[in-house]
Amino acid sequence: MDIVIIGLPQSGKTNLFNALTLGKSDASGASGSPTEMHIGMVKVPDRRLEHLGAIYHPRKIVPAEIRYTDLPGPEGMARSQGISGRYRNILQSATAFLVVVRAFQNDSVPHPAGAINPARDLEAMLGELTFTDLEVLERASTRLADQVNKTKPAERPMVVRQKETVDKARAGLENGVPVRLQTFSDSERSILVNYQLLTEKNVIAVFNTDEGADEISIAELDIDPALTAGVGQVSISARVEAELSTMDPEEADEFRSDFGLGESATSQVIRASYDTLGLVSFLTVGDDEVRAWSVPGGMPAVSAAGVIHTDFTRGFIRAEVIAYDDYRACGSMVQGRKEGLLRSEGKTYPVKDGDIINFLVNT
Ligand SMILES: Nc1nc2c(ncn2[C@@H]2O[C@H](COP(=O)(O)OP(=O)(O)O)[C@@H](O)[C@H]2O)c(=O)[nH]1
Ligand SMILES: [Mg+2]
Repeated sequence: MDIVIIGLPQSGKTNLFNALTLGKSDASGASGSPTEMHIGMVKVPDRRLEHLGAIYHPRKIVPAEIRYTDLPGPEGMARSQGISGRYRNILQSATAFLVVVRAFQNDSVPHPAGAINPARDLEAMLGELTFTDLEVLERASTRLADQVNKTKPAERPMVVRQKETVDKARAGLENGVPVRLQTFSDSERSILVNYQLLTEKNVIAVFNTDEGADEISIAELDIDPALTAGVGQVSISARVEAELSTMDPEEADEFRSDFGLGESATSQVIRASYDTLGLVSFLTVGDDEVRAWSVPGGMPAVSAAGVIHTDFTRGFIRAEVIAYDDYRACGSMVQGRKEGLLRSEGKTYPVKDGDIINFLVNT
């Protein structure tokens, strides 16, 4: 999973990146330098892996991972600096965006627009994504209109269909509806995939608040609900979290309980990301490795097998599945089988969070 952090300059993107990655990754150049791009891999915390590791003593324990990218600050994303330029391909390859929204007061960090206004800033950033998609689609529409006349008659209907789809998405965007929330047929979706649209991607708003300040709720902000439907949200103090992330975990935990701070930014942001994207983790166990795999919830077992190895899709025979909690309760696979908790499932079985799966495959 590849998550790109965006937001207005000085909203706290680099602070958030540091909070998420410091001490948890080999973040390259997490120096806070505004001119560098920062990339860091973060292991998704999962207690279940620790418990399973203690049972299986595998050679390695492999958690799911998230890759975070922090774009260079000043050029971040202001329209005047051309999101369409240098960074567009990074944005296009993202799985989702974290939009950092400034809610903290800090007189030494002037807001580019004057007053602090989270609703305005979130709307501006979402508008930025819409604007970029509109540019892409307008260009595509012009090109396709041109192509209709030049193309062979046999291929004309296909080009016409492409143009209609592009124009439909444009119309939706002009009404303020992100592409991910518009209704398309499968064939229309497969046309739009080629344009790698930014409003197709999920968004998690990270409100960067003063420590101890109330959480911000999107529902209470004055923003067109069409624009923010399905947008995930967390409120954290990026600066405090960045500082905590440099401490030993025990020291940080103590600090958290002393000051009544909740879960770490990493946990909160990861949970919001999984919820917003509808992701779950299934687990595989063995002497070699105990591992977590993140997939969309309800993914058919045959596709989940393909996430482990593409050949597993073709060779899929069946999946032996037991829920993690059931496994813990009955203590062993043998007992699980006796109690009927370890089931044999077919290709279409919808994978759930915490399923321990053994795929039987023909290779
Ligand atoms: N008071 C306060 N200042 C913050 C907070 N987060 C960021 N800042 C300050 O805002 C400035 C910009 O932060 P930075 O993470 O570099 O923003 P970026 O430009 O979005 O990457 C820095 O001087 C930070 O110390 C916060 O939660 N509280
Ligand atoms: Mg920065």
